[in-house]
Amino acid sequence: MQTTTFMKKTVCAAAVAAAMGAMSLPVQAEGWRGWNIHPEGYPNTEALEAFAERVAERTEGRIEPQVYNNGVLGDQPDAIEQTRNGALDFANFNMGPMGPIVNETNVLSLPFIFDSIDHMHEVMDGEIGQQFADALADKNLIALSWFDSGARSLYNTSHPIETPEDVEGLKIRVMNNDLYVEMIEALGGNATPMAYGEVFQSLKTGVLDGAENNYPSFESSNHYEVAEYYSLTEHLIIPECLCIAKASWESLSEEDQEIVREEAIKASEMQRQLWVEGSQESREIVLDAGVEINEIEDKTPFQDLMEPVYAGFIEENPDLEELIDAIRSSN
Ligand code: GTR
Repeated sequence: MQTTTFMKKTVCAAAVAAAMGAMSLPVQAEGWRGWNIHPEGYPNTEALEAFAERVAERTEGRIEPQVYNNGVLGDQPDAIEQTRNGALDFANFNMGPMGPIVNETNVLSLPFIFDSIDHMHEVMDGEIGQQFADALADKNLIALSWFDSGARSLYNTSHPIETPEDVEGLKIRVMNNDLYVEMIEALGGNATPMAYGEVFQSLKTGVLDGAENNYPSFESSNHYEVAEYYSLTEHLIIPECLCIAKASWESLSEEDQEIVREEAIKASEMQRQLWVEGSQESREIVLDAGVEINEIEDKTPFQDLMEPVYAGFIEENPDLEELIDAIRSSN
């Protein structure tokens, strides 16, 4: 057993023995550390916390997962690395920042690849979703279920976006993935990859003009307080995983693996339900605060500008073209 792994464990033999009132052998609880970027009350947070509680209960304390909210364990690219090497045990990751590490997942970051959120769920819950899970497993991440992350839209501090011309010259924050830089540049904007936690201040001080995200994140990050134009471009529908570090997964008995898998699936069902309600609530909060939301009647001009992004990606990844076609034709 490695020292680092050993140090992570919480030996609570005495407490367990006392609780059981028996002279049983010491039980070693796995003190699992879970990364979560979102605050308390966010749909993903609630689902992760329910997952942690249920796993602890059903394994009778053999695994004691603890969720660390607000990204306090590091930014997302860092947390992905930490989970890959087993320093963290579980996490809810967006597939956007996963692209630089697990190339196949970049397919999910191609703008407008899914026609709707239902289409995304259908794909991810089926055979194709399993292909992504296999690719993640090759990089030491066991994806047990998929969370909803809605549709991401552009928002900014200066005007509604109705056509790609309205994006011209805007400094837009993107998640850490070159594909998003290409996406914003194709629309005529200037893309700035930046950690989520730094965006609010950058919008406030004018380092950025805008960013893009779903309703719950736009609201819970308080970006809506400084960026009052939210335009429904809905250019990205990216799933998220509930992922377990391979080392942590492999340390479990088959019985405990089954419990963790079942609870991860239940957590995703809960998250998806909370997501629908949470998105609606967040929409109302930002509207009440004075945010101007505009629909985009015709998204074709935005979609057409993505053609070179697709062409460049396929040229670099000819082996992924079939997967792209399979997703696009699956609706
Ligand atoms: C959120 C997502 C986070 C993070 C964030 C971001 O919608 O749930 O995992 O990726 O967006 O923009 O960085």
